[in-house]
Amino acid sequence: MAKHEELPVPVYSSLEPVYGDGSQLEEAQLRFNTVKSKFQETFGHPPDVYARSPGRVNLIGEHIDYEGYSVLPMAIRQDTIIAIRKRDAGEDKLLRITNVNDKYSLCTYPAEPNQELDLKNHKWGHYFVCAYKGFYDFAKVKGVDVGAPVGLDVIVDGTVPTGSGLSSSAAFVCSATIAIMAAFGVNFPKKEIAQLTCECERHIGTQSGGMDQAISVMAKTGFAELIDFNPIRATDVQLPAGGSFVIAHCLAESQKAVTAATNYNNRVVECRLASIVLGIKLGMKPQEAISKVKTLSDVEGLCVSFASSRGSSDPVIAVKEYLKEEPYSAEDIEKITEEKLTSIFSDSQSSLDVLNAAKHFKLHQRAAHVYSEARRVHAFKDTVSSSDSDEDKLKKLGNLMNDSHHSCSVLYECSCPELEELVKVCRDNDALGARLTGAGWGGCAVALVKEAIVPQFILNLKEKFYQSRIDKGVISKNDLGLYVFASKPSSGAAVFKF
Ligand code: NG1
Ligand code: MG
Repeated sequence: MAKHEELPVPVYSSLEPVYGDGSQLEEAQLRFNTVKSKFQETFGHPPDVYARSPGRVNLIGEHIDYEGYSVLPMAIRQDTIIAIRKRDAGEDKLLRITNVNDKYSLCTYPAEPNQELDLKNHKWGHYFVCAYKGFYDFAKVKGVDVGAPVGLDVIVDGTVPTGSGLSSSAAFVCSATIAIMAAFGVNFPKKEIAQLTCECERHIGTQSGGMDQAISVMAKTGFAELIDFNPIRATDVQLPAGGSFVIAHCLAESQKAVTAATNYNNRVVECRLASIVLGIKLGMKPQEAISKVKTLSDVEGLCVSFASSRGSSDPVIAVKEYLKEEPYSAEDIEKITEEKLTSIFSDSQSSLDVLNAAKHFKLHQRAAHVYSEARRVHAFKDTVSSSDSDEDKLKKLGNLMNDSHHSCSVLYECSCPELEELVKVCRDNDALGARLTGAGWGGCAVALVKEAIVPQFILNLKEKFYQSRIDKGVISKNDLGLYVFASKPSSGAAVFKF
C-alpha cells in the first residue's frame, strides 16, 4: 500500500470526510453555501471546484525547520476554503481574487506566471499569486502541459486567525495551490505538493522552512505528525489520552511579511552565519564553508565526521567551544569568513535587507536554541511512544514544552511581553506546560491541559488574561471563542467536486 504522503490530495464529493457529521459539518455547509452564492454573484458563474487546507499549531520544534530539523505540529480545525473557476481562453486574462470577508478587497493580477510581486506594497492577494507562480514552475518541472495561461476567478474564505502563529498563510497558499491544480485537472503526491507549496511561500519574501505547508497538506485526523525534511516525510504521532491542547492568542499581532528583516529572516541569517563560522572553526576553509554549509544540521553532520579528531560529535559542545556569547559585529564575522557579509548573501535581497537592519548577530544563542530544540522534538516523540503511563507522559510533554518556551524566549528572543504574560497565566492555572507557537513576536500560545479541566482552564484565561482587554475594547466579548479554544488534531488538504 502506498504511504499516506505518497498519495495524491483526496477528492471528495461531500463534506463529511473532512468535517464529520456534527456541528462542524453544519458550520461547513453554511460556509460552502456562502462561498458558492458569493461566487455566482461576483463572477456570474458557479465555481468549477473547491479546495480546503487547514492551519496548524506547532506542539514543539520552533524555528528549526529551516535549519533542517524535524518538527511536531498538528493541523487545527480552522482552514481556508477556495472556490475557483477557469475562464475561457477567449475571455480576459486576469486573476480576480476576492474574499467572503469584506475586510479583504478584490485583488487583480495579470494571468502571468512570471510576474514579480511588489513586495514593498503588500496585498493579501499576493499569497494567491505565490501559489500561481509555484504551480506553473512545478508543472514545467513535471513536464505537464497545462496550456496557455487563462483568467481565474477565485473566492477565499478563511477561518484561521491571521498573524496568530497558526499559519493562516500556509492554509491560504496550500489551498490556493491545490485549487489551481484541481482547476487544471491535475493532482500530485502530497509530499511533492508539500515541497512545492513551501517554495511558493518564499515568493512573499519570508525565507520560511517547510513545516506549515507540510502539515497543512499531509495532516491526518487524530494524529500530530513528526515532520522530517530533505526529503519531506510525515510520521503519525498519537498523543496520550487525557490531555488536550488549548490555543490562546496573546492579542499582539505578528505581521511576519512586514517585519521579516528584523525578526524572522534575521534569525534565518543568524543561523546561516553561525553555521558558516562553526564550519570554519571545525576546520573547513572559509570559501568551502561559505559554499557548502547552509544550515546548523549541516554542521551537525560535520561534527560527526570530525568526531575522532575532536573527541566529540556533539554540536552543542562545538557551540560552547567555538561561538562567543557576546554578540558579533559584521566585522567580527568577516574576520573569520574572510569575505564581506554582503557578498556572501549577494544573491538574496531579503538577506541583504537583514544585514542592513541588523546591529549585531547573536550566533551562540541562536545555535544553542536550535540544537536544544531539535533534541526536545525527539524527546517529545520518544515520550509519546514510551511505556510510561499517560499521566507521566503528559507531565513530561508539558515540561518539554516549558523548556522550549524558555529557549525561544531567552535564546531565540522571539517572544513578546504579551506572550510572556499569557504563558505565565496558563501555567498559574494548571497547564502541564505552555509555550509560544509559530514564529512568535505575537500570536498564539499553546498549553497542554488535562482534558477534564479544559472548560475551567478556558474560563480562567478569560478572567485573568482577556477580561481586562475586553474592558479596554481590544477585542469584543463575543469574539472570545476565536481567540481561545481547545483543538484536536484535524485532517489535511482536500479537494471538493460537487
Ligand atoms: P508562522 O507561525 O506561520 O509564521 C513560521 C514559519 C515556519 C516555522 C515557524 C517557526 C512560514 C510560512 N512559516 O511560522 O516554517 O519556521 O515560523 O517555527 O514562514
Ligand atoms: Mg505564516
